[in-house]
Amino acid sequence: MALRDSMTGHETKNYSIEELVDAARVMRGYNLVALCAAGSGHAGGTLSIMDLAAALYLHAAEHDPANPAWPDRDRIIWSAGHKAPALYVSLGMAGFCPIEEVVTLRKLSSPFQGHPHWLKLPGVEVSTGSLGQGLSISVGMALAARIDSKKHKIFCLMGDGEQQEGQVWEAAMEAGHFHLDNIVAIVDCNRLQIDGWVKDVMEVEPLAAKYASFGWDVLHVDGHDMTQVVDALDRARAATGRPVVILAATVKGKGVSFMENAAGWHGKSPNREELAAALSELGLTERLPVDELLKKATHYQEEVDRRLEAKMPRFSRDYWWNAGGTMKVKMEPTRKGFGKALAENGGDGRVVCIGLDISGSITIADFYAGKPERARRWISMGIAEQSATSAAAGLAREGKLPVLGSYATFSAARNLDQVRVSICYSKLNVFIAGAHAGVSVGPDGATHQALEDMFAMMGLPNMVVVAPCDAVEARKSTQHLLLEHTGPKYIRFAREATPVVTGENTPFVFGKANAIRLRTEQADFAAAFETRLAEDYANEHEDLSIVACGPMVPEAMRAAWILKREFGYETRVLNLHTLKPIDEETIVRAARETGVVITAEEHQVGALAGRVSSILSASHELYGLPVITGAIGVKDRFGDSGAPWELVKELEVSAEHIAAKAMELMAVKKQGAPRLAMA
Ligand SMILES: Cc1ncc(C[n+]2csc(CCOP(=O)(O)OP(=O)(O)O)c2C)c(N)n1
Repeated sequence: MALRDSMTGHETKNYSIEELVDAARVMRGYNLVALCAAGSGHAGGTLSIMDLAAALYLHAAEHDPANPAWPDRDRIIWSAGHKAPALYVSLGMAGFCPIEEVVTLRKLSSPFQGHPHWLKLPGVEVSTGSLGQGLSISVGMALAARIDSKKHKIFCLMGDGEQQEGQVWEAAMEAGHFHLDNIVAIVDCNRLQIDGWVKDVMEVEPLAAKYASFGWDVLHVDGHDMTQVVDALDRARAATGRPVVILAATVKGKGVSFMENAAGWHGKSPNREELAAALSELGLTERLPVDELLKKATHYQEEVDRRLEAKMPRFSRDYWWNAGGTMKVKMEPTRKGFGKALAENGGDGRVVCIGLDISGSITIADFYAGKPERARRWISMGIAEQSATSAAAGLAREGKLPVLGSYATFSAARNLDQVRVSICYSKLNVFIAGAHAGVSVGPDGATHQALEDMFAMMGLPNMVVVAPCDAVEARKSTQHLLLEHTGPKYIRFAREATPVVTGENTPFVFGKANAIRLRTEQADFAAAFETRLAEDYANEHEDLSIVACGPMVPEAMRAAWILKREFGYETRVLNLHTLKPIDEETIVRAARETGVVITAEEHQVGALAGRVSSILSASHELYGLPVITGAIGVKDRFGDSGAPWELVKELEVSAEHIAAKAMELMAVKKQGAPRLAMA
């Protein structure tokens, strides 16, 4: 067993136990350097799984780095996609790719995405990142191997928190039912997840009894004892008749004293000093070319910067956020407004908040922070979005006001059928938070970037949808939805700090758009604009309108500034914080009064654009009038790893892109638009 030449079948390298131990140590080092260069990522879980990964890639699995698509190779499925850097250094150490290249981890267009993407890196079998899916993929691969009478094995790596996903148990049942003895599951039992100890967040033990009851053979190992790990993998490989699960007792952060058993190191990367301390503990200070590696990462980043700048629309000066001496703006993450409103309004005894193991960063934990009297109304459900969604429906049916939130990809997509049937069809009073939506999770990559959630949520009968434009509006809209709106409700907000463009006195009326007009350039960006409830706003015969929601509202405002400064155009910006019910009258009026309507959404283009188009095309007020339309949004592609503001440029959802589109449409308007032209 081991690395093979797929042409001759010969073993190309046979690692001794000592060599495997040493390889795992070096892999830990490269992993930490890559995390440091990335400035984000998961230190704890990559360190806990590293000995298992080394044994698997360098000893147990039969594969050929020179021929990653060898049909007879063993498959290794990284269900725990957030541990991707451990996968990458394993591939590097085995020879699938140069290990030093892993320092481009999490950077734009890198093959080393925040979560593994098989289309970007040979040796990665499938794309993962949404927990709980890998074992089902393994079942499919195992069944395919059986149909084709192939002898290879499918190894599937999972976390212990991940065992909370119901899909894992559907797959476990299937593997048992079909006696899939070509599957070897490995669970990295480090006992921690994001919100704390697994036993406190949502107990998964006894895992051995659970797997055994589904017809699996169970092996226990110390996941840091290489002899035990190698022995277990060899035994599992030889098993016949039943699938095998290896339950590996591990330590999160293993090998670096200050990271060991610390929940805080789950989704954190070391800074330069912490890296130096960690490498010293691992005895790698002299062994890894750290400066060279970090320089490599810097060069890659410089190339990214150059490429992005080259593709941006150009104007006579730089209008980027806070780039000049005037029009300065304060930045704050919209998520903070959500947490603040829960803290302020959570005293209502009906409010119940549901944690899905990402409670701190999405700010839902602010509901109970420092308020022990609310502890009874805080319910941790673990990484189990689907069941939690239906449980929220049950709470609502009993008169509670349940709030549940996660990354929007998991709270408004993973659980879509539960939202549809348990909540919307039943018209129950459940508040769903789609956190970290749009490109704002940046380096985590495409799996975590919700760019489709508005389609689904806006398409569901009985659901209302709000996408606040900043932290202040997030607070106001959360408060409204929580206590004043009864029924299914969805709020979409971002992770990254974005411009604060509203204040306490800015109108916020659910279902009613605001009209925003640039008056005069000022020291303070927000102060340069006047905002009114759109229905109170009198026509100023502007040249064009931009209809925006969420973080695209500040971008639309900045576009209005560019258009005025560069070309003298006056723009009516409409903040459509409420996407459902949508303010149809204001949209139609903008089309009638300005003749040019551009939609702007940080989402696959169409959720807003399609809705606005259908309103315009159905309006009898516009019959016979020329309306020129354009749409800014993500153009039918997945996101990528990269800094959030880089992704705004890469996915072409910046003010500069809106302004460029406006120029294109204004040229049509000036020529005298053909009747009912659509741009
Ligand atoms: C479906 C889904 N829900 C939530 C997340 C966010 N998330 C990433 S890692 C993680 C915790 C995983 O815990 P565990 O499986 O124990 O891994 P480890 O602690 O070893 O890193 C969560 C909740 C996700 N990636 N996928």
